[in-house]
Amino acid sequence: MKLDRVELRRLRMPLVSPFRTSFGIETVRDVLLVHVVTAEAEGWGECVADAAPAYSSEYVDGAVDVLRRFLVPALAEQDHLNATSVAPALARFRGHRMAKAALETAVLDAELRMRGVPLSRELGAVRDRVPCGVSVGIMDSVDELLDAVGRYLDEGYLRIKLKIEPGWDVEPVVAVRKRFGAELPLQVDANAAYTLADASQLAKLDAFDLLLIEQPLAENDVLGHARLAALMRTPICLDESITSARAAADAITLGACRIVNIKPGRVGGYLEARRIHDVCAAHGIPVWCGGMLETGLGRAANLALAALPGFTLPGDTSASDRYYHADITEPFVLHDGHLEVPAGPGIGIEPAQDALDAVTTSSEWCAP
Ligand code: OSB
Ligand code: MG
Repeated sequence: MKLDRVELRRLRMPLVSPFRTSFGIETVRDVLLVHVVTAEAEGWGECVADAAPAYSSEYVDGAVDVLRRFLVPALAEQDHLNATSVAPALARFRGHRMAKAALETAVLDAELRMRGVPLSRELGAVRDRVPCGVSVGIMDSVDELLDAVGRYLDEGYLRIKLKIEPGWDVEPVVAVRKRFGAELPLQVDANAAYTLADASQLAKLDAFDLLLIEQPLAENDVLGHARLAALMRTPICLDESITSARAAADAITLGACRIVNIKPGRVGGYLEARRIHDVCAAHGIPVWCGGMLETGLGRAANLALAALPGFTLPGDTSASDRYYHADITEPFVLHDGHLEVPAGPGIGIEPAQDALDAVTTSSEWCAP
């Protein structure tokens, strides 16, 4: 394939309710879609960068800039473009994994559509539907949290993840266990809000039989996570720290995590995400698929990944209506706590033109 044109499309997608984490409150997602056009096929990729560099150092305007000025021009030089040639062609540019992931995913989608192969099959999926959990933000009160968790359980979600931060950790966990019982699959996510000095507070969570605690310490504090692991029983799962298969191998070897959250956007794309899956499987480390409040486009691709054999825990791949009143694709609907893995070629789903146009704030074509 050869790139003909690349569209960078920005969307404004209001969330159904504000999503509060230890790093901020999100009410609207500023979505960047990368849309590649080749002579043979078109493809789409969703960039998971937020408007602000708070979850990670990447942010949407930065992603647009690096795509426009460096990444798209570097691919445009390639006469035999395919998904596996994207990362090597972009390797001379440091970092910017979220921007790279969006571009690689769009190329992969186009290539697989051309070949008539679904992403799930290409990646090695072994399931046609995946069990789903839901990530529940920090709330103003415990009562409000219990209402939200109760609604999600009524909808069928199979696992609950509570966002925590200093001052909102043991209390919400106690309340959720008390109301919904000891059997509820429950985990927490701190988004790097603690330090090793908080170890005794975090160890109080050991009494509640959590599946895991996600990213308690800073992104670059892998050694700190290994030390914390020696001070608490609850398994540590890393999210922000796992930026590559090498980072995963290092963290596992150091004893910094017993579980890994894989987010393709955070690690540079689905091909690196699969390598992380493989590294974890080789070490007997369970993985699950995280999310970044994706639209149906990003969700479709995440479901393909979540269908791989090592994904043995429910992911944050929730239904469309957990995020948006109007998604840009056919909505993903929960059935018995599961979402179906798209079966069509590529990511298996396309944006609905009217729905897409209704939320588009800008579109720019980079002609290589
Ligand atoms: O840390 O997993 C996270 C959302 C945005 C940024 C970071 C995270 C999250 C979530 C929600 O927890 C996952 C989702 O439902 O998409
Ligand atoms: Mg997380």
